[in-house]
Amino acid sequence: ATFFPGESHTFSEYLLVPGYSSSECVPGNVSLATPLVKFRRGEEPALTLNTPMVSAIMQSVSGPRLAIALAQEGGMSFIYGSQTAEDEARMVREVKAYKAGVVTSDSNLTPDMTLAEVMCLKERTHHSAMPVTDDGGPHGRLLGIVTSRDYRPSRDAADKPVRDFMTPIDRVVTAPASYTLSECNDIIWENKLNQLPIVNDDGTLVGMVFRKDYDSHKSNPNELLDSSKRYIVGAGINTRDYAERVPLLVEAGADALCIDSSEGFSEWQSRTLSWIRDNYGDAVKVGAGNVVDAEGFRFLADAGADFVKVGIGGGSICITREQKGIGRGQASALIDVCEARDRYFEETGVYVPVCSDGGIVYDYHMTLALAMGADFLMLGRYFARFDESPTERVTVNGSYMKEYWGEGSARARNWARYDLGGDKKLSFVEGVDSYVPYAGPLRDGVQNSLLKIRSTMCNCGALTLPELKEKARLTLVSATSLVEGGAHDVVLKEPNQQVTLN
Ligand code: MZP
Repeated sequence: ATFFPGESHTFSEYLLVPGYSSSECVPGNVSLATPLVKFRRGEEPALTLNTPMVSAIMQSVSGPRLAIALAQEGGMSFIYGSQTAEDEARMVREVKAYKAGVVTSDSNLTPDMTLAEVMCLKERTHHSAMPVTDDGGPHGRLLGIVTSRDYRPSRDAADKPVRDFMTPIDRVVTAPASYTLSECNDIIWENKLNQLPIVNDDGTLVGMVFRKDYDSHKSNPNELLDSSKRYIVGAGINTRDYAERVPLLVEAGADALCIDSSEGFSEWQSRTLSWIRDNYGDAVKVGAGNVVDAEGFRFLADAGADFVKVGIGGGSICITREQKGIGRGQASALIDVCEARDRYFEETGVYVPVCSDGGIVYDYHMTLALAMGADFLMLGRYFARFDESPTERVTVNGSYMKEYWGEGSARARNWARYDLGGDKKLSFVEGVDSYVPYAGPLRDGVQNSLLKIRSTMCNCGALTLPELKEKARLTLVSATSLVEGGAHDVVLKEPNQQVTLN
């Protein structure tokens, strides 16, 4: 056997030691731009992120709604692959069809709701019109709309269902998702509308354009072109059905793909990468993983991966280490792989970005991972907590929680992520089904985390991520100094204060 020297460490065992920061070093001057895919020395990467965060390829994390919200913050989602290729492609199309300036509402109506319930929702949304969808969700099939005329408070029939007073779809003017905002605006003015629902080909709702939010008289032509931009979105694939799945995702407009597997140092991954290169050349961007050491990185970089994902067994919902005894502390794995990436760049002139996947618990772990060399981070638990994740918000012991389950759990049944070929499917789980504390809208959470990252970078004297990698000074901490790091030797007035750290 080969024994790796030293112990394998994780993020909580490290701290950053501040460096000199000049008066220029203020959070507002920090850029978090980072490459998503490989590029040659002196060239620009084909895809970059303004925020070094991507959301995990998981049923309980990356649906279209979260993908749109994260893209708006400069990051990117990878839509989960543990569903049919057609459904995954539909989700990708939904993100690509979304237009800035189009309002999506999480308080759509179902035809069964009563007028009284509608009035309560109206209090919250302040919109003059609300879409009625078959499932009440923001992306359900549009059945009609209810305008403020219909639900004015003077109406007495409080228990009348929405279907009795909505304007049915055959009498509603809608616009297809392929229209630009200026085309939508023309329809609004020609038809003297206050709002215009935008729908996909299959009748599902994209969102509503409201005249009050989007008034051509207040917009200049450039603004119209800014607002027609499409958001970037990625999609997970597996090493089984790529020949059927990849074409559908590419056609749907996925900007990048990623092989989703618990163990990436395998022939299956190189076969998948070769198939993509043979069929699409370099036009389709695809990441691979996960690996935890230099050898694994080298294998995937040579096999043609556009980025390499690092992490085995560190995910919050993951029990792989307990079940199979494989993995490595996330910090040690990341440091090793990032050194391998830098050596590869020196030797070949090709920079293959590294994604640190899983195990981020506190916001400062993100800064540590970036300082250790990660180009961007993949997060599951972090994003599952927000309004936009696809899971239910529930009340557990008086607190709001969101559901969060692993892809290797009995609930997700994503065996393609774990199987090792052959006909026999795995028969044990590697993940759990859980709750995470609800954390409100994604925008607020992400902006708060980014502010902390920017501030810490200033403490290290770094205004860009490459500068952080170069200048960061890291130290291991002893178990005793971990205690020193939290509030200690005081009696907390509110004992739960430490829970709100992240
Ligand atoms: P975290 O951000 O919740 O700590 O970790 C998310 C990562 O855990 C995912 O991106 C994926 O790599 C990994 N994951 C997803 N499901 C499982 C599982 O069921 C898992 N074991 O380990």
